[in-house]
Amino acid sequence: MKNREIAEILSEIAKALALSNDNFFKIRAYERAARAIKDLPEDIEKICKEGSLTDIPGVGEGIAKKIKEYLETGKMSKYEEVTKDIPHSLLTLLDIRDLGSKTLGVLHKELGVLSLEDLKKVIEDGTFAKIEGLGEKTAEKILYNIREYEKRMGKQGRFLLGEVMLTVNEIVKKLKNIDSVTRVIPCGSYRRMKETLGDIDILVESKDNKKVMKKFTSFQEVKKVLESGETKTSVIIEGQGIQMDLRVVPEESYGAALMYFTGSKDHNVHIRSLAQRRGLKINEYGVFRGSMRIAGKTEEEIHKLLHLQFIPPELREDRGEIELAMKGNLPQLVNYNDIEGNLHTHTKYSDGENTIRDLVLKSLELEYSYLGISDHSKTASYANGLSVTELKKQSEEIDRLNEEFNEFTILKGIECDILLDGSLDYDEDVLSSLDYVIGAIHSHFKKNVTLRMEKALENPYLTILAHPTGRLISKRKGYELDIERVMDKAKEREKILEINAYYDRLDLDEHNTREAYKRGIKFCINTDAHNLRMFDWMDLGVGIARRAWLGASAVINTYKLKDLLDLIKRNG
Ligand code: DGT
Ligand code: CA
Ligand code: CA
Repeated sequence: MKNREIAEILSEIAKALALSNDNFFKIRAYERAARAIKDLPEDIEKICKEGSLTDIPGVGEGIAKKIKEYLETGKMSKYEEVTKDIPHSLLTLLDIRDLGSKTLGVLHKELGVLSLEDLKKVIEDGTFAKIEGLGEKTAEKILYNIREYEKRMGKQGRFLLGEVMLTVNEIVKKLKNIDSVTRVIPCGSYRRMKETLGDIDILVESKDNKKVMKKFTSFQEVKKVLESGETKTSVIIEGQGIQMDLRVVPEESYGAALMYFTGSKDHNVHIRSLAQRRGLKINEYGVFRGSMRIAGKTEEEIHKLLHLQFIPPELREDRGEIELAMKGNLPQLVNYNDIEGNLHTHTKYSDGENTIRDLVLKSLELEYSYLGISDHSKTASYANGLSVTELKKQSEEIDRLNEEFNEFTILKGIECDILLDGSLDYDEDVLSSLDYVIGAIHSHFKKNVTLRMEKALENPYLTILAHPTGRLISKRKGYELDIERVMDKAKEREKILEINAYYDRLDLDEHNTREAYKRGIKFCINTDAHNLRMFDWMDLGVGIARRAWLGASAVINTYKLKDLLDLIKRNG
């Protein structure tokens, strides 16, 4: 898929335009289109051929034409034109936080800054701070952000799970279509649902290794073949640039290979010593007594042979799961299809792309039984937050839709800003008219975040605390926050913590989720959907919950409507 490539080019055009002080709206248009295309689940080339590019939100006629040109010729003349006089190293500096195009333009013009090295130099020799409007404090802040940026770039080794999921699905589908192939499954950290991946490991069952390898290396998603042998081929994937290792095994080793390549390594080492104690040898080919293979076809038979309860992949980290499986005491984990509804969603009333009805239809498609609407609150002007009047209008629309769709329920919620003093963004009579309130910090990230959250959690109207740490994986560290205190307060007041399932948030992460769970806190897994596609991130949140050992009873949006209402009425 060329989606990422095109998103990248459009984003670079936006940066180049910003550096040349071009029209603000034009810049925003390119940024919007880039974001939409980056998140697009379908192949953009397919949309171009079979549908219309302008159906993609944010893509107008002009940009559509440019994308078409790129798909047809491999070039985009607009890109060439706007980046002609701007070195690429300068454009990438716009990825450093708080370094805007205006400042960078000035640094370029006055100090000749062209690259990261130049930038560091002018900060260190003090000339940066002398520029009007910048000063020591800004210099310090930018230097800190540069370090963060470098760390991020250094971590290029790891990729976000959500970022590669669609590509993996595409490739798995194609592999399944090869004649001799009977089974295909991604293993490794991908199967364990880790939030970041070093590489992708795919296991294929087939009798015709040569054919599979030949077909695989010719897929259009494959950018470069690193090595290709009889049983293993490694390639680099187009777009993301992540490595994919493909292994082909026969039926009798499939289960053993699946277990081995699912890992984790620590888990495997522990399993192997367990087998040894039983006089067995286990490897990726099977389980052996002496030279005799006694199991290997399925993971289930291997677990049985080792007297282990089946261990779900998300638990295989050697964090005590093997000991519990030996005693048959593994926790019953929340399942991907236990989810009954999405409670953190945005509509056109604030900054979402869809109507309430659209979200209902999408929910029905996912076989959910309820939906919670939670647009932004009035102070959130950056996100078109709702005035009291607009909220009332929305409430009336929800009443009408609830009459229209029986057997399905739309709940009235809000994503309510937690203000600087820790109060919520509407009066009590407004808050009490809602089914539930999601509190979130959206501004003043550096000011008393812990105290404000504690105060919000003490508010009887607050039901759920949204994205509690504010982190963006490998982009933003999150608020300066004493998460333990927030957890304690949530427990004391019986409030729900959100697991925000959006792929670069995943907030809470698995570790904080586990900690909070141990304290007896309950969770809501939300996608924070601003469009229909974002509903599909739910599985990532469930993955976090499973990796944190959560059962369904700890996840309130697995409850049937009545139980959910009982709970939220009691709590907020
Ligand atoms: P990643 O790719 O860094 O996100 O993490 P994994 O877990 O996918 O690791 P990877 O791709 O290096 O290897 C895939 C699986 O193969 C790993 O989870 C366990 C297994 N494996 C790899 N190396 C070893 C090893 O030296 N010993 C054992 N027992 N298993 C290994
Ligand atoms: Ca891997
Ligand atoms: Ca690997």
